[in-house]
Amino acid sequence: MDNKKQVGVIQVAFGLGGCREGAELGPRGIMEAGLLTELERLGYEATEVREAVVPGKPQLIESPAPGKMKYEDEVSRMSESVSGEVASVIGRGRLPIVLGGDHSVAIGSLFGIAEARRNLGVIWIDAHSDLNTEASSPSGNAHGMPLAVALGLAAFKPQGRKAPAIRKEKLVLVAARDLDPGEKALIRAEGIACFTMHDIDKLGMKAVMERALAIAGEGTDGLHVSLDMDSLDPSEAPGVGTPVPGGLSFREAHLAMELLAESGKIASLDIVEVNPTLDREGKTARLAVGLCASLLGKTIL
Ligand code: HAR
Ligand code: MN
Ligand code: MN
Ligand code: MN
Repeated sequence: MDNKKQVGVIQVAFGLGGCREGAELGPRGIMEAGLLTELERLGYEATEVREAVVPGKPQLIESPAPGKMKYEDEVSRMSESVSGEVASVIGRGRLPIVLGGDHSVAIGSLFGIAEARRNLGVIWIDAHSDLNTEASSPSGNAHGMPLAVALGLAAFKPQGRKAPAIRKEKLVLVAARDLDPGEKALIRAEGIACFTMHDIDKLGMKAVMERALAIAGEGTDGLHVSLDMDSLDPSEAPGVGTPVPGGLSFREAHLAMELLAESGKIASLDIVEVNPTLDREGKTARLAVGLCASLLGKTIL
């Protein structure tokens, strides 16, 4: 991590990639839960706060059409803005923190980061694998596709950006427990590292993170962590659009962040899928802030 300790927060108030309204309120929820105060406590100075330009809901509500990404134009415009903001934050020597929004915002962050780091390691902490292509997606929702887009496997390509943005050999999925048939086939065929909840139960989070770091952290020039709050158990993080039972405990998630921080390799971060309209008095947003702090070096003692 930069020893200057400066970050740039990029708010992406976009929810059209998901299946329910409210994720677009995520950035505000996370800010109101005290992100900036927490960053200041950790010694991060003069945090820059930026806002990506995101299109609002169009008049015409798109319903799923086979083989098509819903709200493709809106996703395209959003990701262009996010990529630009992320690249400019990195260009000024700061660590970008992208606040979603649904997980389609990671299309923007991954392609923006890739401009600076062609050899990126990615740790994707999520109940889902977000590896659907337009052809395999059961929903047409863009938030189920960001990794397929970043790997260059989807039909959708961000304008003016070089795909792929990331390499499958340097991608690790953690906390997966709800995979679609096409995603399972892809993970096997491409040999993508996937530590499911079953693996975490069996090996423990410490061993899983050590293995994840050995895959994504070695021989790369920085690690991107994409934290989908639905990776946590719904009892801890109720405010997400697609909750899946059997998720990470509070401590498992913090331990993962603490071990990533100890690696010293974190270069960028997304926090996504916080939906304040489904949250319980800001519980999920506060947890998101706490996990961000652990990833950026907060320790118990
Ligand atoms: N796999 C399903 C789909 O593609 C569910 C999408 C995932 N939801 C998310 N992303 N929150 O992780 O439609
Ligand atoms: Mn996701
Ligand atoms: Mn998810
Ligand atoms: Mn599913």
